[in-house]
Amino acid sequence: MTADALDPQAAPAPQAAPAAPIPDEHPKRRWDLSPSAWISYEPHFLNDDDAAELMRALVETEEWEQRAIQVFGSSVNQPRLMSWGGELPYRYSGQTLPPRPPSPLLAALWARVEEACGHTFNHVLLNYYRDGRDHMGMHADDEAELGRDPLIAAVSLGVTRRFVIEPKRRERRDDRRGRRRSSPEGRQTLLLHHGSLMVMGGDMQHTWRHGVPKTGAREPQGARINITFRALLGLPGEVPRPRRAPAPPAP
Ligand SMILES: O=C(O)CCC(=O)C(=O)O
Repeated sequence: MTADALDPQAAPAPQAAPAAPIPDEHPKRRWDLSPSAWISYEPHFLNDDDAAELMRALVETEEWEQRAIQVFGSSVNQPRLMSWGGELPYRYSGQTLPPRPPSPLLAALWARVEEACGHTFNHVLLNYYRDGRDHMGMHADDEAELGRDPLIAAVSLGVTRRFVIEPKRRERRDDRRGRRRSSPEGRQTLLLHHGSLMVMGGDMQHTWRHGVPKTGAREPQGARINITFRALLGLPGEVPRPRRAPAPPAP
């Protein structure tokens, strides 16, 4: 994944029109974004106190790093801190995170998330957004080592942030001068609340992008940690890219 820049080369993929926009207040539910891509959300996966205690402990004990990454040929610091744990290296934003043991603080949560998803995970990535300026660019978790249709589960702690999703293949319309422009059609926002569990599944990583934009001036500016669980199938560069059906020609 290249988390800090849009990937203009991203392969187009078949899309159905998305379902109704995701509302601000969402009880536990699942949205089918297309016949083969979905996202689910459970607002109170952790109770408020447990979530706050886990966040406090993680802020204090995780080995947080701010890494430099290449964006359009320049080295810039990622606009957030991160930490991770897992038995395999994970290639992320053009860098490889070496294997290291996950925090024991995550063991109980890890088991609960696996049970809720009916799926096992062997890697955890934590992103620490220190305030509303920290963010994550639009990207997809579509590395070969995640397999064909990866299930990715994310627990949010702290301030509510906007999670934006958009189809990789955006509608293009002519502007007033007749130039083809990408339209915001299909872009949707899910609010990720303290203690919530969000899961992305089906071919969402191949057909949609996601990101966490900077917070607007009138939105809460506090800290947030996102804990993302993934299943890595092998070493970076050694797992063949899964074959996909060719996309139909653009209209
Ligand atoms: O912080 C979030 O909610 C998004 C995290 C994310 O996109 C990722 O880890 O790939």
